[in-house]
Amino acid sequence: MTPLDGIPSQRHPDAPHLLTPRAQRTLEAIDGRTLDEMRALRDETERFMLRYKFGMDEVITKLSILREEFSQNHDYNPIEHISSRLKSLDSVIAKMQRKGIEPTFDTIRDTVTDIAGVRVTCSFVSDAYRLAELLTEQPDIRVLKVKDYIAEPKENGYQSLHLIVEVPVFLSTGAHPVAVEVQIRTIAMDFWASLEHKIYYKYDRQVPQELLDGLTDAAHTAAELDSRMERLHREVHGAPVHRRGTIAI
Ligand code: 0O2
Repeated sequence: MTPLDGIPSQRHPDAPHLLTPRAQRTLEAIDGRTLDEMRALRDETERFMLRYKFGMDEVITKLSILREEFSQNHDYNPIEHISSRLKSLDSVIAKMQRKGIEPTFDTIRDTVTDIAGVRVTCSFVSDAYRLAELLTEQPDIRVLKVKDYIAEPKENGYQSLHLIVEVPVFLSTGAHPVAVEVQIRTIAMDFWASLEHKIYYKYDRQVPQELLDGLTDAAHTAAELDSRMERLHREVHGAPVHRRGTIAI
């Protein structure tokens, strides 16, 4: 008698086997208690990840409200596009391994602050800072970390404003603070970052030096385009009111 006995098989007799014979034997060898523990772990993992999804939803709602309000009350909209993603559990565990930390729910919560990620693209650099201020000034948002790769681009040319914010998620068990990474950048920065990401993926991180140099050069061109577009925008709309690099933690 195996733990799977008594569980009706979902597989049609003619359907192809999804498990290898070895995997099937391993599954059949698992005792009932281990199976219960595996189910409990699965449920806890789902609950853990769900909080990050809710945190992400909260931040998206805040940004969407700002976007709609700007469209209604101002003569232009600082947000071009909002996207989001939840890091896969595999990527979370891989990140913990890279950091050399044993992955438990507590250590993951303390170490991996980009499980929930929201990316916002803006037309202008001033919009990116303005939006960061409007978001981080909200009383229920706590800023955990700011990485300003716009003021100080990475060596490869990567530019973006990264905020790690903590937002409360209200569940039946009370309020739970959840960390969300918000990346804010211009369309030009986003174009560059997605191309660079694709190139890294295509070359499995072993990108030829010539291409790396080309990418760094393209990042400078993108930054120059951003400055020129901002100057033209200012001529039409006047100087924006923003305080670069002043987001309080
Ligand atoms: P994905 O798939 O986008 O999530 P830390 O979290 O502080 O321990 P980390 O993760 O290096 O250290 O933080 P950092 O520097 O803030 O970068 C996090 C994310 O920024 C990355 O997430 C990328 O999305 C983006 N990023 C950072 N540097 C680059 C870069 O050089 N090129 C591109 N295209 N994106 C970059 P992930 O987890 O790498 O990937």
